[in-house]
Amino acid sequence: MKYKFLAGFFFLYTMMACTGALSEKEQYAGRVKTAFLKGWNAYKTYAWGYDAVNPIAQTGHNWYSESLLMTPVDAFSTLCIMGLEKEKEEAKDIIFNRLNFDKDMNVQQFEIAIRMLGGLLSAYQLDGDARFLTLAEDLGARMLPVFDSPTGMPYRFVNLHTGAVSGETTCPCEIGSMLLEYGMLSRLTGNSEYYEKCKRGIVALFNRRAEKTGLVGSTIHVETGEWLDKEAHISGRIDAYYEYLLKGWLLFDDLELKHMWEVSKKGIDNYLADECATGFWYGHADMETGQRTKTWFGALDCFFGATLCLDNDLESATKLQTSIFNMWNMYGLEPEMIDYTTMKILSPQYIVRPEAIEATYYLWHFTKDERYYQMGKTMFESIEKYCQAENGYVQIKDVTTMEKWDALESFFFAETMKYCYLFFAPDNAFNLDKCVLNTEAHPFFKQNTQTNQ
Ligand code: DMJ
Repeated sequence: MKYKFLAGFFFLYTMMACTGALSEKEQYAGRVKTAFLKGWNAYKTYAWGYDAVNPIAQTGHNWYSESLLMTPVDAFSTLCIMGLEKEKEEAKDIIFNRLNFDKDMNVQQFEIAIRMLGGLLSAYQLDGDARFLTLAEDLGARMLPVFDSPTGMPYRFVNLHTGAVSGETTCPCEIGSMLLEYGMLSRLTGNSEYYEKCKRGIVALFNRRAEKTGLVGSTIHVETGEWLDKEAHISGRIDAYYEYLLKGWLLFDDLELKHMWEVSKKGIDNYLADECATGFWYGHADMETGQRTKTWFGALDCFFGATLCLDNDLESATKLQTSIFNMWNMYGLEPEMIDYTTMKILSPQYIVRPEAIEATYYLWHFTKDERYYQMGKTMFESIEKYCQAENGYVQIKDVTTMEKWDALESFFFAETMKYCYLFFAPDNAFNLDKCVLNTEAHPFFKQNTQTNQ
């Protein structure tokens, strides 16, 4: 009966689309949902119960010796925003029946925090089922030992069963980019320990910034606090550390974070921002001297466009967006890394990362400028054209050849498809002004409203 109804709905939808009764926005919203569902059905058919799907080989894979159900957990907030009720029930069924964190596995705290802890907490706020919060609390408690280092900066890995920690050499991103998750856990459970321990690590890192530039480097030892690589940038390994200083201030009204963000932003403006013949970019520099070390910019760096929008620096965001879109259009999909002075590719893959689309969406949301809506359409069409396989969506090995790479990261569901959808979603589906998105695009609400309106 239910399937007859759904078949009727899709028939009606197709008829309306064909006869032009649907607006362009509605048609695109439908197409993004169809793309999401194609990926979801690939996961369901070939990889149900695994962390992620390999659609071409028609199989799945796990990150560790056992699955943590990364795809269903990471996908859940998008299922809510897209209003996919049947798939939400499927995801809840597998999560509540099979997800168990009592596993003798050393996991990477940062990745598990942003995807799993973040996914569970936002699922709780969006859906209201208290079992999400119970799982989140269990996971958070198991990861808490990472913060017990001599400096307070977290170790990289933790054993979910024993609590043993490892990974003394780490980066700012893996120190600071989980404050939103632990902070929400504190807020929702009433246990302030999570926020306090995580923030202590961030302050320890910030206090080791370079005096002249205000910037942090790329690699640091969590026990000695010694810098092992002093290259400053906004690329991978540092990126979301800066993002979380700003978002932490916005979500928790923490004025200390505001100050830390402002000091950092000044350093980024003074030493990393780079205007050259090819446009406006952010490069790499020595954290002590501010001297340029590399003129590299990549797919991950694009997150900064969204951060600039939240900081109300629309002038920089607009200039950066022109560069981002040029990088995207060089081959029809962005490469992982370029040298922006020559526009030569340094890493040719596109792993269906969301950051360029995220920056475009924020700019569109904050300016309402039609140009950014059109860019959003272009980016979605590129993914449709190049990343679509017969049985799902996959990564691209090289954007100059568009050769496919048989893997699909869970952030395709959490982020890439979510940002694509938000360009076209009905007004009542989501309100960015009411929440802060974590770095995996899971919405966190200031009030525990359990609604995204
Ligand atoms: C995601 O897991 C997160 O956005 C993270 O901050 C960076 N890398 C991926 C997406 O590219």
